[in-house]
Amino acid sequence: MIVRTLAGLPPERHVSAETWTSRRLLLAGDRMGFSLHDTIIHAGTETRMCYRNHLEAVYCVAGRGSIEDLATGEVFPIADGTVYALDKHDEHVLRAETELRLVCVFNPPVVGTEVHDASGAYPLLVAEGGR
Ligand code: 9YT
Repeated sequence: MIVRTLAGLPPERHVSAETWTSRRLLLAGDRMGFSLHDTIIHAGTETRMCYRNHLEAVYCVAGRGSIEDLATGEVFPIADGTVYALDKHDEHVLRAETELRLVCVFNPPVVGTEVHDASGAYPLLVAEGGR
């Protein structure tokens, strides 16, 4: 069994980019088949992403913003209690009106060292020891 707390996560499990900070609660090395992140999106920012190598589900637990589906132009509000699932590796823009707190699940799991490339994707990395 794995039991962890956000407060107890080591520094290498805190990953930051210009518009967000991600606390990696579960990573590929934990061998769960998915990774689980508690992510803060900074207020007033917009982030364009397209996870072509991953499926991602995102559950908002605090804050207010929106997500735009760049394939259709549709814009959906995001607030506490909203989930979105990028089931088609959808290209999207996430806008944070206030700070957003998001619980994110990635399949396949993120290894932990990925950074977004120019297209907003993470590379497909495999944890040491496989899987
Ligand atoms: C919502 C989203 O995809 N934000 C970018 C960071 C990512 N969720 C992560 O690595 O936690």
